[in-house]
Amino acid sequence: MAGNNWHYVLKFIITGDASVGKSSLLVRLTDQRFLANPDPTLGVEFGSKLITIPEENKIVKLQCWDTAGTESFRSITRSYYRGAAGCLLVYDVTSRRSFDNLPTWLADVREHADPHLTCILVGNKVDLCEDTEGTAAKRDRQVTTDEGEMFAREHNLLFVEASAKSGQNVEHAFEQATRNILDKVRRGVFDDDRSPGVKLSKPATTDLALESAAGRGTCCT
Ligand SMILES: Nc1nc2c(ncn2[C@@H]2O[C@H](COP(=O)(O)OP(=O)(O)OP(=O)(O)O)[C@@H](O)[C@H]2O)c(=O)[nH]1
Ligand SMILES: [Mg+2]
Repeated sequence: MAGNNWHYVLKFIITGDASVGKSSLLVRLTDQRFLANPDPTLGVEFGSKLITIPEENKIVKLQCWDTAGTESFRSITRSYYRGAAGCLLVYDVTSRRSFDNLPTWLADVREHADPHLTCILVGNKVDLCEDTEGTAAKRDRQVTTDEGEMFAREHNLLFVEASAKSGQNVEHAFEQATRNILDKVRRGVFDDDRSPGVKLSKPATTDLALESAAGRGTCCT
């Protein structure tokens, strides 16, 4: 980006079972919309977004790699974990199976990503559990909030329940992870030279006005 208008660039990966809503969360973040019938991700997709962290007086560019949950793409998607500063580990609160598979995803992340990476566990699709009057499509929740919280605590993850459909907590999830990463940067945990997922820039302007720069593309199918 010419005349950098950000203070940091952070690399994020989004991972978890197929169909849990990883791509939908990214589209919600970058485009503020919801796709009812998105195509399954083939390999990896990319999206970026500028966010502000007002209390830190920082503009942060999130570079997000959205990976396919399908097993056959695992060896490709793993190669994108390297150097990531943040990870959204996603499950579907209406799918017990997607929750039970979390340890496998987490093991992969721990093995292939930066050991200092900040990981936030996201229980997606909470809109499906809400008892909205007149909604015929209410589905039963299969994973309680307590279970999600407990898993997160046991594995040292941040935690949030969200909905890509309603937008609930989506930006908040990325912001929470970003705050945690910036805190690590401040404490010297991430080194600008050794951690490729964290890049520091001197912005051309100190004005914190947020430009609506969001982009999305497909890569590496
Ligand atoms: N009700 C509801 N449906 C959702 C939500 N997020 C995603 N979906 C739906 O779930 C299905 C799968 O969503 P995707 O975003 O493609 O899931 P994914 O995790 O990217 O799947 P892969 O790319 O195959 O790994 C789609 O039909 C979405 O419309 C949500 O928050 N609420
Ligand atoms: Mg996808």
